[in-house]
Amino acid sequence: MKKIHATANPNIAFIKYWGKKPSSSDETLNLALNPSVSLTLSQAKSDVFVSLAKGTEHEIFVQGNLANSKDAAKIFAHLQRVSKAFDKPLPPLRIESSNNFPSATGIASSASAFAALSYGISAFFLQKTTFSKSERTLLSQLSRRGSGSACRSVAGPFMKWDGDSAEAIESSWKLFDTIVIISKKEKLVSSSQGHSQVLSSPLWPKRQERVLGRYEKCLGAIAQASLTKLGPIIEEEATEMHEVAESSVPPIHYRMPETFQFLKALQSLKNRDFFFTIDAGPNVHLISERPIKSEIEKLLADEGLEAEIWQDWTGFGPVVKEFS
Ligand code: 2P0
Repeated sequence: MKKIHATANPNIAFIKYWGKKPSSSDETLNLALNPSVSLTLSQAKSDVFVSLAKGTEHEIFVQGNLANSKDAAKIFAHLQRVSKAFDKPLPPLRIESSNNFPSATGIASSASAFAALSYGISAFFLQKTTFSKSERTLLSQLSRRGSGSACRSVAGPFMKWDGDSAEAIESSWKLFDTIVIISKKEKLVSSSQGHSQVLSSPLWPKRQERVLGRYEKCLGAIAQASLTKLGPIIEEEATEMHEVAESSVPPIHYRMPETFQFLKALQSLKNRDFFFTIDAGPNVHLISERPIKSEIEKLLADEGLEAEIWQDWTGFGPVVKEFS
């Protein structure tokens, strides 16, 4: 059996998956309560290596170490899911998964990890590196079962997710995502918990009324490759997502004082031609059509804020290679 190396990239949502359908039959369906849109990245990535284990047990490694019981259980459940979907027996496998960027800080590490895992395991079972359109739809659905947003990490450059799988939006528009990493600490409230808790916010019904219109406008702005149209939509969407979280019962605070300090500094810039979005974490993604890293470094220094910057840009989805 050939060994497989699969990579996938995180995606940053312009319209957020925020709230999932309560599902009594299966908790891992991860069906979203609203459609979402994202940009696939290219520099941040998850690598997954799949090969036969030497012994009779699965060998699961995360970031070079034996996986803890929580990660091992999630990966094992995914192995079973993919083996069932392709109707293939599940031999003991060696899985090595790692990210080249900080996990659980609002750079969608579970999205790229589960997309890479779905591609890696499927390629191993089928012993091939490319997939048909229907197989790619199945890979999006399987990735979604591992982590909802992972269904949007299966292609690029933009993805729309409405229903049980996500599909690519073709475009030649290149965007930069300059990520201001205010904190690398793992968030206290997981996105999964966020998805169920935000339904308690008094702002929730209003969001449901507004988000569909914003989704359509976002698709229109991407079709026109218009950042002046897209920018205000993504800022409004990110702000609403956090306001809903912060007003849920009990409240969830992903934004930190430094996040607000940075947003305030942005507010003082005249004729700003880049726009922010924020995921379930304190870090700020700046979307632009040109490189802005040096001016953001200067802005941070002027504010006395310490933050690393992760420079990313448009990507096109998973890559699978096989080796002997
Ligand atoms: C998104 N997020 O659209 C939104 C915005 C975070 C904020 O999807 O429970 O890790 O695994 O389905 O996919 C993060 O949630 O949650 C997420 P599960 P997931 O990107």
